[in-house]
Amino acid sequence: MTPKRFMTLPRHILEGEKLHPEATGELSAILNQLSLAVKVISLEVNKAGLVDILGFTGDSNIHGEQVKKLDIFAHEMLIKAMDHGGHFCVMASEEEEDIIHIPQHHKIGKYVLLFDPLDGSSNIDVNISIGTIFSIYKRISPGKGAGTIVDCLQQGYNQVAAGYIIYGSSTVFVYSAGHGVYGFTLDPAFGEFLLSHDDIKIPRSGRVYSINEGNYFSWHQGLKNYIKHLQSNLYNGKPYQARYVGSMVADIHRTLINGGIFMYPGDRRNAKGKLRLMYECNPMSFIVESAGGRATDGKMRILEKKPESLHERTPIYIGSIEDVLTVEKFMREAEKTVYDY
Ligand code: AFP
Repeated sequence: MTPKRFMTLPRHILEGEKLHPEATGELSAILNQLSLAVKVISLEVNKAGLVDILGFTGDSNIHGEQVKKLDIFAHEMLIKAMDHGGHFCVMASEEEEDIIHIPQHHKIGKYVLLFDPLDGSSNIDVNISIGTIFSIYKRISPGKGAGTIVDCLQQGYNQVAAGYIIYGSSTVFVYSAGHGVYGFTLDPAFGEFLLSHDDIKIPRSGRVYSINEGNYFSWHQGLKNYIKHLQSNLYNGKPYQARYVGSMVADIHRTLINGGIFMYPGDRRNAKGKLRLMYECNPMSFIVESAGGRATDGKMRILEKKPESLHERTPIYIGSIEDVLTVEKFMREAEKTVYDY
């Protein structure tokens, strides 16, 4: 079957740049290099089901070779692919405690790359969709030398591009450079990402909510009221449907395409929730907002949050604008009422 417009990712990026006379072609080069790295990761992810043959468990395989865990593999693959092109002054990964410096023998560039090499990796062994998430900024530290933590700790609205790659029934590369959101599906036959989701717009409201209800008893009362509202809010005789994969990339991808809301709240045990501001929440919020959605921590836009540390966490409510506004309303109202927990 001939794809819609046979538009490959590199061509799409190039055509996107033509719309910006000030563009230098560097962002194209970065996104193309990234797409190469994730093609390799996609191949390894698809093999993950063969672990006990290939021994991709972190244990040594049948050849006695030391093999790496898949997310460590993905982490190292991304660094190897992205550290020598002369585009970045510094990088940071969810897998690494500190910032990642560009090796001295490589040229220092003006961009900053943050990434979660393999999100949802605890789902690998059970063959559930996982993904890679990336976020790109321009450096803010003066000079042309090595970048610093300051370049990494920028507010999300400073991103020049962001996206994710979902390794699911097919591998899909979704990105935004701030002018629309586009999805490309990898055609394994000839290894090219082809445009499959043109100018994605998230529906203003959806019929699906996504949250780990196992944490229900430590939730904020307003959130409990909101979930009760969804479960009793019948539409064509049906309440909102609950869907939760436990891989943010998979839950956000479904929410982006079908609408609805994904939530990872703060609660009485973890006031800041679980998800990382820099590697997960900022890039996903950039994507969802570019598609017409909304992303907050229950009160303020995720993209306006001032980061204090590389691995800080934040509560997140993200998805269709009407659904996110509604949960915020329920939480505000609950704050006015004194509940005895
Ligand atoms: P892992 O990478 O450890 O599997 O965590 C996945 C994740 O960061 C995100 O993808 C999920 O939305 C969230 O954590 C799932 O967390 P819970 O298991 O607490 O629901």
